[in-house]
Order: sequence, then structure tokens, then C-alpha cells
Amino acid sequence: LVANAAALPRSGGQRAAQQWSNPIIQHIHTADPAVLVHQDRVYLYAGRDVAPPEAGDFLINDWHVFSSDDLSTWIDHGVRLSWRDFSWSDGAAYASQCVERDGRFYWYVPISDRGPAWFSIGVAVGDSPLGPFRDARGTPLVSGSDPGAPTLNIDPTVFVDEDGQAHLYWGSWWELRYAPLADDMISLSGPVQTITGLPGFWEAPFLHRRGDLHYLSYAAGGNPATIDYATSPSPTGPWTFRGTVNGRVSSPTNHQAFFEFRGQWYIAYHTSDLPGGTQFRRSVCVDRVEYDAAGLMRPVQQTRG
Ligand code: FUB
Repeated sequence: LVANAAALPRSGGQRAAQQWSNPIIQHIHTADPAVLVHQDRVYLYAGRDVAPPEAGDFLINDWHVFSSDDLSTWIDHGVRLSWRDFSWSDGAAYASQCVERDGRFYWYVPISDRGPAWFSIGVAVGDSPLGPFRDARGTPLVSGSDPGAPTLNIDPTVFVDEDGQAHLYWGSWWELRYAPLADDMISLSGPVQTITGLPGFWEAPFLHRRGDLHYLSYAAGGNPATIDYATSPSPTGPWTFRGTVNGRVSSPTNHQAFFEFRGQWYIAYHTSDLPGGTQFRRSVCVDRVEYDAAGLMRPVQQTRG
């Protein structure tokens, strides 16, 4: 299935014309984008929002993978993972991320395991960006039952630094946690720590690196949220707050991923802009990201249509 095939070039001032239309996925409602660039192709991992229009909560059972080589024409590769693939889960496929390490693909997911207020983090593994993926542990990587853990462990993001060390970050509404990952990518290799000092941290942490700077972005302020960020020379901080990079969107939740493709940086995020959209029926968008001379991100110019 090809999504957004009708996207037309538009005038783009001094920059190259934008070739895609937002939302980029228009045949189903999608949320919580994570992006992996592999062999000159962009892979988008997103939850499918299937809440009825009148629903008062999320209903997300699985994640689709989409891919593109021009950000305009997207192939929907269908459902590639579901909470049902984890025998210990009882529902809810919230915001996930898939990363590559040494030719294997690790997909970190927050899923409930004791009803809707209790989220743990699982990890699936596959040999290609499209899988097939299987539960890599058979148990949660981070559990709401762990000593001292919050019961709400959502929005995992994994960053593999240039020295090969991987870190897992995740949110719990107002609280950001992180821990080093072992080389196997499916177990923690150090203690869980809390990151403080990020104004308004709510959820949706995301790490990326450009040059020597690490960028920690996150949804700030609850619902509605902006995407704010901090920078640091190290993935473990200390973090310097830098303000808002992506302003409010039509959905109260705001969830981002940054990626570089063919020398240009982009942000993927979601809105409620697709027809039939609601707070719980969202739609993934992509826009350019520009940096100033000091390496700080300029506020994103959101585009629609
Ligand atoms: O999609 C469910 C939740 O909404 C995600 O886990 C949050 O980041 C927010 O987007």
C-alpha cells in the first residue's frame, strides 16, 4: 500500500521544494513516530490509533512500519509488532522506538501488563528493519514491579553513542529515567537514574547527536505539550535547557523523533489534522529542522497540506 502518493512539489523559497504533504500517512491514523534510516531508506515506526471518534482514551494495539526513499511516497509494510507478541502483556501499544546495532534491530515498546495504569517496557529483536520481530526476553526489560520503579514506564527511547554505549531513557509523567544498556541491548548494565532540571518534563524523551552535541528533546507541560530540548556534550548530562523546538499541535499530545537523511535533519511528530482526527486519532507529520551556527535548533516551521 502506498501512502501520500498524491504529494506534489510546492514552492520552497530559497530551499529545495518540499516534496511531501502533511500528514505524511493519510490512509490510517498514526501516532508516536520513531524513525530509523537504514541503507538510504527511511523507516517510520508508528502506533496505529484505532480509538472510535467518540472515545475518551487511546486504543492502540499494534505498530506499523512504513518506509520511503523520498519522504513523499510511503509504503505501509503493515503491522510488524503488537502488544500481543509479548506473552506477559495485557494491552496498549504506546510510543516505541526501533534502533539498529551490529546488524540487528531492537524495538523497545511500552505495553501494559497489569491494566491501563501499569506499564512496563519490553524489547523485540529482528534481523531487518521490517523484522520479523520476536520478544527478545520473554519478560519486561523495565518492569513496574522493579524495586523503586514507577508503575507507569512509557515512551522508551534508545540512543547508541559513537563509542558503542547504548542508553535507555523513558518517561513516567513528570519523571525522566535512564540506564545504560548492556552490549546485548536487552538488559540493563547499570543502575536506573533520574534526570532532573528539565523544565516541564512530561513524557516522550528522544536523544539524538549532531557533531559533539547530544540533544535531549521531550514533551513539556503535560497536555497540551510543546517539544522542548536540552543539550549536553554527554548522553548522561549535565543538560542545558534550550527552550521549545516544536510548538503546540492540534493534538494535546506531542511526540517527536529527529533524524538525518541525505544531509538534512528532520522532525517527525504527530497532530490530529487528518480528517476524523481527535485527541486519540492522530496523524504523523514530517518537517525540516535547521540549526544555527552554535548548533541550537531553530523553532520548527510546521507545514500542512
Ligand atoms: O500514544 C500514547 C501516548 O500518547 C504516548 O506514549 C505518549 O508519548 C503520547 O503521545
